[in-house]
Amino acid sequence: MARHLKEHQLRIVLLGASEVGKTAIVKRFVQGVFAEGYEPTIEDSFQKDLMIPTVWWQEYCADDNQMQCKTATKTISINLTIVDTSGEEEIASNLRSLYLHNADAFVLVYSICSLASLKALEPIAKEIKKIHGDQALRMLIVIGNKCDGLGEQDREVTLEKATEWTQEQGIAEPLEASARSDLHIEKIFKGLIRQRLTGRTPFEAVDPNPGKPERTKKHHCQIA
Ligand SMILES: Nc1nc2c(ncn2[C@@H]2O[C@H](COP(=O)(O)OP(=O)(O)OP(=O)(O)O)[C@@H](O)[C@H]2O)c(=O)[nH]1
Ligand SMILES: [Mg+2]
Repeated sequence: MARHLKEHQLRIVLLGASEVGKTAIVKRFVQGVFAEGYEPTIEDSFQKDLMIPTVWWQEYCADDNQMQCKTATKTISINLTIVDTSGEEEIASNLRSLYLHNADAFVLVYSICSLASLKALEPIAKEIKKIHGDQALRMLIVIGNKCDGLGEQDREVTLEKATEWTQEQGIAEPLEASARSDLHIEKIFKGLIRQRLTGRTPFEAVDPNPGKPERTKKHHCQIA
């Protein structure tokens, strides 16, 4: 049974092969640090509160024959539980089913230096789709870590290749990031929250002047 989504509380699980940088991503996001060394994870859990500005109310009204858009915004507080898992195949395969059932959203991490690490995401993405059905598409994002000077020297996966793969899987396109140089780390989590709560693709820009005005009043959470 899939987990019931509690309002403003998300349990996010990071999955992916060993040494792709899952721990480095979480530590960069939660603690703001990057450590060079490598210590294999068994399992770790982190808490973080985030304030997210949202457009929660929009109304289009005709005024002097002109359509005008009135919006009201509010900031919501989201409590994240972030679970950092082991990429070690034996541990991962034993615990995977538990992780996959017991989460609201997933960050699937590969390293741009390892094609094998991208391929390793395939069974995970398939299982998430099997367990969560239509919801799966708004529950996961794919991150290509190590997109920095050091990682670039050993790049094995182009963004095009990873994008092609996500298209084959029918999931949102990947984002390249670097825990080391703090590239796109906050965007990973904000994008995932946005996708999870609104169903919108994780990294699209919010259009401040939506094109087609409607006369209806909308109440929805739209993360800016
Ligand atoms: N160049 C570069 N190296 C990174 C980056 N993130 C992590 N690393 C290095 O990659 C190695 C593995 O990082 P971890 O974060 O421990 O990898 P992991 O995916 O948590 O590995 P497991 O816990 O075994 O599953 C370490 O030596 C890190 O210093 C990054 O963004 N860029
Ligand atoms: Mg780790």
